[in-house]
Amino acid sequence: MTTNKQVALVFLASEGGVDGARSIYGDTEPSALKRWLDKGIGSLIKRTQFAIPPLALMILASIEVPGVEQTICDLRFEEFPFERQWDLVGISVQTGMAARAFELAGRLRERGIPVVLGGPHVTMFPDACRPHADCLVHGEADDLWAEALRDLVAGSLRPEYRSGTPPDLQLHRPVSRASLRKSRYFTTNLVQTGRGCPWQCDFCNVHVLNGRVLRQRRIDHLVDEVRRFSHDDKRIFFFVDDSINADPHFAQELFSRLIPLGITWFGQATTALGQQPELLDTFARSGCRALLVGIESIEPLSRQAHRKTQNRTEELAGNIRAIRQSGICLYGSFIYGLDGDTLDTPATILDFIRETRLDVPGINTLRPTPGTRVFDRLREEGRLLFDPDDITSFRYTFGQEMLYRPKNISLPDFIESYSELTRKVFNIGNAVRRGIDAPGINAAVLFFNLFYTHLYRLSRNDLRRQLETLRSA
Ligand code: B12
Ligand code: SF4
Repeated sequence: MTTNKQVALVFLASEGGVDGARSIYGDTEPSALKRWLDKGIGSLIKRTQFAIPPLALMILASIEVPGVEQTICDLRFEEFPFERQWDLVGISVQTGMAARAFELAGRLRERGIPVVLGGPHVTMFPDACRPHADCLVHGEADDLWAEALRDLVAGSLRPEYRSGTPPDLQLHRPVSRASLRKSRYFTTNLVQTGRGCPWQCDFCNVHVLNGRVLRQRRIDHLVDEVRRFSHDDKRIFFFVDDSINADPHFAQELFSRLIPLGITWFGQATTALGQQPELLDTFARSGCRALLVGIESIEPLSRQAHRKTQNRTEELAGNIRAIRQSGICLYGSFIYGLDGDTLDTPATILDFIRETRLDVPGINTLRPTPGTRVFDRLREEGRLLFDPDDITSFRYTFGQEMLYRPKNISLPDFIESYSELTRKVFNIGNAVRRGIDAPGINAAVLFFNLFYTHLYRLSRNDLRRQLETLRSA
C-alpha cells in the first residue's frame, strides 16, 4: 500500500508586533502575577485583533496533487509536531522571523526531514536562505508549489524553483480552508483580489515582491469565493490587498456585485477613496465597516523624502472626513521620525487626529526593512543603529526600540517626544471618546484603543530602557 506524502506548511510567530508586544520586563524576572497578566493580554490580543490565518499557506494547502496530504501548522498557536512523520516541511519566511525559520529548518534537517523555504524573505534574499534549506521557492508560488509537490512524489525534488513570470491570477484557483482550525481565528474569511502595487514608497517592498503592475483576479471567481466562504464562516471578511481602491473601476464592479451577499468586511485603502464618492457609497453598501489607511506623514517634506506620492497632504483631512461620514471607521497609520520631521511634527499629528477624529490612530516609528530603499539609504548614511547584516536586529516590534537615527532630531530627543506623543494620543479618556465617537463598530473601536493604550505603554517602557542604555554608554 502506498501512503500519501505528508507535507507540513509552517507559519511562525513574530517576536512582537501584531503577535503581541515583546516582554516588558527586560532582564528582570517578573512576578508570577505579571507573567500571567502579560500572557493573558498577549493571547487576548491574538484572538481579538490579528488572529487571521496565513493566506499564503491557505493557497498552497489548496493545491491538490495526487499522493500528497498537506497540513498547516500555525506556530502562533501550537508547537511544531515533531512527533509526526513528515516527508517535507515548507516554511513561510518573513524577514522578522527569518532567524526563527532557519533555526526550525536546522532542527528538522538534523532529523533528516527535507525543508523548503518560501515567502518574502526568500524572494528578496535567496543567497542568505540557501544554506538553511533543501529547496528554495522564489516569488509567488501558486504554480511552483504544485511543481515541487509533483517532484516530491516522483522522488525528484529540485533545489530551487523559480519562474520568469508571475502566476496568472485570472486562472480559477479555489482556496480551500479544510486544513485550518477555524475556531483559532478571529475570522478565516481572507480574500486577495489582486497583487502588485503601482507606487513605490521607500519603506515598503510590496512593489519588489509582487511587481509594480496591478494584477487582478476575475470578478466572477472572487464573487464565488466570497459566496462559498460566507456559507461556512459568517464572520467578517478581510480583503488583504494593499490598496483595495487602487483600481476604482475594478473595485466598483466587484463590490457592487457583493452587495446582495450581505457580508461585512474590512480592508486596506488609500485615502483617495474620500474623493471617489460612487465607490465610497458602494463600499459602505457592500458591508465595509473599517479600513486601514496609510497616512504615514502629513509633513510634505517627509512625504517627498519617502516617495509617498499617491495622495496629497492638503487633501488628507477632507478625505478622512468623507470616509467617516459614510459610516466607515478608519485606522490611520502614521510614521513619526521620517526625514522631513522635526520636533514640531508631534503637535501637527495631534492636531490632525483631533481635527479628523480618526477612530484608531497608529503612531509608528520607521522600521527600516532589509530590501527596501530606505534601508539601503540609512545604511549608506550610517544611520542604522544595528548591524545591517544581522537579520535578528530588524525586529518588527510595536513602536518599540529605535532602529535608526532620525535625520533632524537627536535620538534622545526623538525618543522623549515620541513617548510624549503616544502618551497624549493613547489614554483611557481618548479610548472611550473615540469608541463613542466612531461612525460604527463602536465596541471594536473602544477595544482597539484600549489595547493600544496598553501596547504603547509597553513601547514607552522599551524606549525608556533604550534611552537609559544610550545615556550610560
Ligand atoms: C495580511 C498581512 C498580514 C496579516 C496576516 C499575516 C500573514 N502573513 O498572512 C497580519 C496583520 C497578521 C500581518 C502581520 C505582520 N506582517 Co504582514 N502583511 C500582510 C499583507 C498585507 C498580505 C499578506 C498576504 O496574505 N499576502 C497574500 C499571499 C498570497 O502572498 P504572500 O504572503 O507573499 O505569499 C506568496 C509567496 O510569498 C509565496 N510563499 C509565502 N509563504 C510561502 C511558504 C512556502 C513553503 C512557499 C513554497 C512559498 C511561500 O507563495 C505565496 C503565494 O504566491 C502583506 C503585504 C503583501 N502584499 O503581501 C504584509 C506583509 C507580509 N507583512 C509584513 C510584516 C512586516 C508584518 C509584521 C512583521 C508586522 C508587524 N510589525 O508586526 C507582522 C508579522 C506577523 C507574522 N507572524 O507574520 C511584510 C513582510 C516583509 C518581509 N520582508 O518579510 C509585508 C510584505 C508588508 C510590507 N510591505 O512590508 N501581516
Ligand atoms: S506602502 Fe502601500 S502604497 Fe506604498 S508601495 Fe507599499 S503597498 Fe504600495
